[in-house]
Amino acid sequence: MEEEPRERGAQPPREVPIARDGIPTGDERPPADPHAELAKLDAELGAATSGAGFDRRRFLALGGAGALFCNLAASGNLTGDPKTTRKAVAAADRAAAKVKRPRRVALDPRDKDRYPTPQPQPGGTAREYWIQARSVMWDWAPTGRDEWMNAPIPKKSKRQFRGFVYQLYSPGFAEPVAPASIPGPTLHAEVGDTLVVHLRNGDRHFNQAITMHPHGVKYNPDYDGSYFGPFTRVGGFIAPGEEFTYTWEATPDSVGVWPYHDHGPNHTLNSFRGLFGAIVIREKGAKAPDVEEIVWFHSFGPEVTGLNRLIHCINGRAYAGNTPTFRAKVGQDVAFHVIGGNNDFHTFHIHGHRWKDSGGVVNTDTPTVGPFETISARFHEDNPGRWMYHCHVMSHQDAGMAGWYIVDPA
Ligand SMILES: [Cu+2]
Repeated sequence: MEEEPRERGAQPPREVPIARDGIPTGDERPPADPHAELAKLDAELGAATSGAGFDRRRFLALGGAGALFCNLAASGNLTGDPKTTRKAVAAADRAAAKVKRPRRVALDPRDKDRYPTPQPQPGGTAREYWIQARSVMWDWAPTGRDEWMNAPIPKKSKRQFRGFVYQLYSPGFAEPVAPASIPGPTLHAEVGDTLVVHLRNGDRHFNQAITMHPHGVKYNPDYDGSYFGPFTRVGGFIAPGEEFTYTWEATPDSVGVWPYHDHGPNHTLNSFRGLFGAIVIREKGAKAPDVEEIVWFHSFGPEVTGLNRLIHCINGRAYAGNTPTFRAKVGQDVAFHVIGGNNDFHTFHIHGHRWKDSGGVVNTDTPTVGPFETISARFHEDNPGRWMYHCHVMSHQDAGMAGWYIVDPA
């Protein structure tokens, strides 16, 4: 029987062979047929929504899987005894690795809706990115020193842990175009464009489904990139060895800087491990600032490092000389976009500088930024020298959330 054409709709994730280290192998296993998979899903969806409206037995069975997550969802708050923490996190990871792609059920007519894949507006373009999620051994302070206090920090064996990153690849996942980084690549678009993100789950270590969930842009439920238990749609569960293409729209009200992050079944832990990045949307033809920096204020807790204390980080690193050293020149238009990436509220301070707040009204040099919120500090550079930028929550600053900003004369 012929399937209905659906070339403009969201395709289910496609299976691709990957090696243990996350690099694709030359293995020629046939990919799963996305049409057959979707047809199967739709048939099941139909069965689940017949009669009384939904299949209660199946819904309850699916709900049982959710019980695994009581400990998992709470794992982000663990800060106590490292031994207990490590055990609980290992249990959460094991539970997450067991989660199978949910069979969709429909409790509400909206659960059965289908959506076309959005296209760019006239004059806009589709901006494509190939991004592979993979786990890597990550060192949060590679220099081994805090340049600010001129002091050594723990040795390498205590700084390394298994992080999780979004890494940028060339078209078709041919090769990495940049080393693994935290945060992941910054995605750029202008109003009227679409962002087309090909995401591959290239990780076999954690062996868990992941996703990419954007803020700020417009998307339909297929491209939300969120695990919703039995209501999970195609973009909400990208299993190890699968690829999925998200399409998001840059609308006039998308202008700004936004986070994206994992929103899969183990999103709290995996976001803490490094699965996050930024999206920059500008008006059509708008000029970028001369210097534009993305600054993530986040932390690596005992749940991911195995240490008995929190490490407070900027862009995956802690302590000046490890955190980014930013640079600008007098006369330049400078923008720092600061995003909160953990459970804390942070304050962003730059020595020797002040600017209008994000509303453009109040002068500030220490604005507050909350979890997954963005604040922008944009100013005309007028003050040469070596400066510090840091979170002004003292305990964060002293646990690594500080860095250098060097301004050269014009
Ligand atoms: Cu802070």
